Amino acid sequence: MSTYIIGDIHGCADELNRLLRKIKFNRLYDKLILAGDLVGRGPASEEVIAQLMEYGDAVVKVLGNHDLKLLATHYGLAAPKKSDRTERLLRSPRAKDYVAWLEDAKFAHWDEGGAVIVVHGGIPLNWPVSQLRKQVKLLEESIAEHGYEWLLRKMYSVGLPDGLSNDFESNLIYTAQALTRVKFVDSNGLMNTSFNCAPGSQPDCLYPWYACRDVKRNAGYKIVFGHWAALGMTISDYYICCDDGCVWGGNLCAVNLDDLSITKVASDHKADA
Ligand SMILES: [Mn+2]
Repeated sequence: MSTYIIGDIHGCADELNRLLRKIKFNRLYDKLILAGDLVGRGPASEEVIAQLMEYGDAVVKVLGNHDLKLLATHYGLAAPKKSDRTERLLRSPRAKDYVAWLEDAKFAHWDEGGAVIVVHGGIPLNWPVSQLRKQVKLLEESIAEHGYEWLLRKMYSVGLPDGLSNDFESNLIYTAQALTRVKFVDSNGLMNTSFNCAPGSQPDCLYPWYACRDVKRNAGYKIVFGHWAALGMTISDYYICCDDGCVWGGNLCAVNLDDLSITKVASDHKADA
């Protein structure tokens, strides 16, 4: 009876299978928390979703930017890139089932037993956990009422807001973008999406979001995120990055929340882009 967190699978179905065998995952007793970017870039996004769907309630998924891109493409709101490699999934006779399954996901997941909060990108710099809860609740309630297509239409037509404002819809967009995409922030805590490099290679005016966040705001939780293959699998006192760049030729990792032990399998391919 263990809970595992797995980072960016990115359509790497074979590696996912090997990893689940290696940890002896049992859908009756164990739980998987997926830190987002289940699909995109890798060769077998359809197979990843089809397999995970079979695990029912044993799987909790958090949305990543590539998962949102898939949904936006499905709704005709974003043009698919060849490097997404999601065309087969979207044309599948089961596409609507895959989309419905992916939409039953979260922007942030609290695992109280493991004292972790799982997001895909990160948490806006100044938000205490209480504010994170509030913003995620507003976002998820709005999606429940209006649907993902409604949210994605706004996300793909409005630029990235600087931060929270008095505008309710702008705040929903900011929350969704920040949680799924943040890497670097500037000295004012504003998200900068222009740089996608490893921490340490960014311009001097930017900082990894987790490096300058006041850990008191984490309220005792470790923040677990993926999204940053160039950072790689990292465990620190307050943060865990669980993206070890499988789709780029790195590893797919599972973090066991019982003892924070890490199980890795090596990638057997690289993405084309
Ligand atoms: Mn990502």
